[in-house]
Amino acid sequence: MAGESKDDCLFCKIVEGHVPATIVRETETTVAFRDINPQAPTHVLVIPKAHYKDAAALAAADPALAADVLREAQAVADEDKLESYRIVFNTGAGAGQTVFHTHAHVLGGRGMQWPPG
Ligand code: IU
Repeated sequence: MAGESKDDCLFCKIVEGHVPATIVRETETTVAFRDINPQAPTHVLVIPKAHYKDAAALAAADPALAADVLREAQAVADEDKLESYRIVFNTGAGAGQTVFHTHAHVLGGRGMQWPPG
């Protein structure tokens, strides 16, 4: 069933408290935690508690939950007082996705280039 927790999913284990993470925000439906390999002064991952493999699967199955993730990404930016920031959903291995549980990267606190690598 879509949205079901996956036994082998690292981010599901973070949601369940079985793998440690520096959690900065939590709601009924989402968790936000600091990336273990930060690429900017602020680098927080916002995830839905329910398991979806990527942003496309989440948006198709539960648009309200996708909106929760975006709202929380904004809340992270507000908390860290970021004037400019980037929200990234790497979708698919070719785009750099390595963990297949939907996550929004919230990156800020330094200047950024476009296009990204
Ligand atoms: P990606 O978009 O799937 O490449 O992002 C996965 C991110 O998860 C990446 O930035 C990792 O540093 C991060 N991460 C983490 O924060 N904690 C972990 O235990 C693992 C990966 I594994």
